[in-house]
Amino acid sequence: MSHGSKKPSLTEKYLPKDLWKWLSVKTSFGTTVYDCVKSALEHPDSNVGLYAPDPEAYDTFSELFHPVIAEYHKVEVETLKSIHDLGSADNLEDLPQNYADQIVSTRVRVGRTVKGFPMASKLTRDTRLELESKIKEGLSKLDGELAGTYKSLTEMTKAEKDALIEEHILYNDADDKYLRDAGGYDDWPVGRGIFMNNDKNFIVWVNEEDHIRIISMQKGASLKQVWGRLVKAIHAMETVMEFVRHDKFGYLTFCPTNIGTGLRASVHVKVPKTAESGKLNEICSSMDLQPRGIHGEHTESVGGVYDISNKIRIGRTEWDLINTMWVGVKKLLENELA
Ligand code: ADP
Ligand code: CIR
Repeated sequence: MSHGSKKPSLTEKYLPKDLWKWLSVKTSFGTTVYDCVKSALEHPDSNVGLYAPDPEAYDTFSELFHPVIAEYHKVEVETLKSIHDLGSADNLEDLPQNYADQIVSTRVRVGRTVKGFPMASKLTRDTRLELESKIKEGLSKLDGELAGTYKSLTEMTKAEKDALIEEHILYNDADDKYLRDAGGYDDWPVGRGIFMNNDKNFIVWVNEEDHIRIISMQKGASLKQVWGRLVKAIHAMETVMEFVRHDKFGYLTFCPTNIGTGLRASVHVKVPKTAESGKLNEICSSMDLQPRGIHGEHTESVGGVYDISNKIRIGRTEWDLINTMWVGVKKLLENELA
């Protein structure tokens, strides 16, 4: 397999060389080890390359999933226990005005898998539609500031979709090659959609990479408001549907990089000087942050604005990760404004 100068993916690194034992192994959803690794096989440039076509894959193929998780998340799987604490948004500090001025927008999302269904690549056209209608029904019960409307991608015009993508509200249209070759886009766009409240600051993605992504976002730097709304939304959603949770790995998702809290808290922040000086990656890596471009993962920065978020999602509480991101962003801005 050719990687150029790149290191092999974690999947290739940890795939047990003795595959004999797995040749006849399937989970109850019919997942084989090949289903878990096919994205890595297609894309030798993957960092991780592994996907869980159903919740059982994490344990059925533990000799592969566990070391990949241990290395990516820097955790000891043996002793790992899922921990949760959403904390209290009221205790989040607002940034000084000159720091806040550098922040274009703030967003926090969590990923969830609905109990009883496999993840994206093992859903069929029918089970995906069944899952979509189950989620849609649950969402219709939300009230107050969370009340909103659901729309399937198949009911939207291209112009409508493009406008929502431009506003960073809707996901990109099936353009992640790693996810595609993991089987995540089968039957696209059937069964996919988006729920939005009236203020467009509470959004739920349905059947994109994960069954559910719960999102709170708004312009500006008020993490206090954004996190406060998301906590409310998480509690409300948990009363209308049940999510898969693992004793060690917390909330399970299609990609093992998202397990645990499933939480990504990000700001779109202007840090042109820091980026130019080459210190962006250094600061991000020392503060457990991940820089992305402003149109999502695997995209580029525009005008020195980066998407900066927590890289770790597991082994720590939600409250801890929210604060990790906030402390890291302050450090970046301290450097930017020095
Ligand atoms: P995810 O957060 O689900 O891992 P992506 O990195 O693909 O996925 O980002 C999804 C979308 O959310 C993209 O359109 C991205 O630009 C937008 N986004 C992420 N963070 C922010 C933010 N802080 N402000 C505005 N939009 C954001
Ligand atoms: C990869 O392994 O590179 C892709 N499957 C994406 C993994 C998730 N993202 C990431 O590590 N930044």
